[in-house]
Amino acid sequence: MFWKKKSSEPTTQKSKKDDPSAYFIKLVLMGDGAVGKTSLRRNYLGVGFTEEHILTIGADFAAKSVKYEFNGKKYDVTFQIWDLAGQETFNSVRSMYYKGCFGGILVFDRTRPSSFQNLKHWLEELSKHSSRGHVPLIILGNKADLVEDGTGVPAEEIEDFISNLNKSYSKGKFEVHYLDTSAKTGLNVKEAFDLLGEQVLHWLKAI
Ligand code: G3D
Ligand code: MG
Repeated sequence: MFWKKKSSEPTTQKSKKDDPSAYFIKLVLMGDGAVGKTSLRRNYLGVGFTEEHILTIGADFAAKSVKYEFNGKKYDVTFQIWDLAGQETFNSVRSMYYKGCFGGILVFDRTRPSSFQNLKHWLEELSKHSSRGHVPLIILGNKADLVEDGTGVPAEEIEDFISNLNKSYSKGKFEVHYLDTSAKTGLNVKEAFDLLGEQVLHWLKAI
């Protein structure tokens, strides 16, 4: 979901209908089970966030407002972050989960190569069901705190994957970034959401 200067939509946040720089952006968390999606979301949101469970579809979402400033202009962005309630294979709720999203957070576990290999599957899911085709995304190699020198998914493989994505997937409309993260230490968690939000605003030609 995304809107600007519109008041009729339901929102979990205070009304921003009169603010020309207010954006409401739905993001989806994706990746294999146990890579750390829910932990990243919790780390990002901290305590006191709004969390709504949609038990019937096995997903929930939470909202957070972020302020950006580009070229002297202020932007008030509310992220609505969707997460799966422990069911990574969820055929019946796919379209609802992805529908209307403006960005994807694709997470793998740096210590588990199979979760990296499966990213292409999650990418296909996102493009197929987002209803907007190729939407901005960020790739996160989580559990970086557990990576010791020379172990886990090799950095060169990750670099190749990201470089191919920037050629074949985003096609210059936005940039796909990669970050090592840790939901445990907080490494790059805020940075990840900031970067993705910036790419979404670029993509929407808002900045
Ligand atoms: P998911 O939502 O993708 O399924 P979770 O993953 O957020 O539920 O995390 C799965 C397990 O990995 C949890 O452990 C969680 O604490 C751990 N975890 C998540 N992120 C990190 C991280 O960055 N570093 C480390 N060391 N662990 C992490 P438990 O034991 O609770 O199942
Ligand atoms: Mg989870």
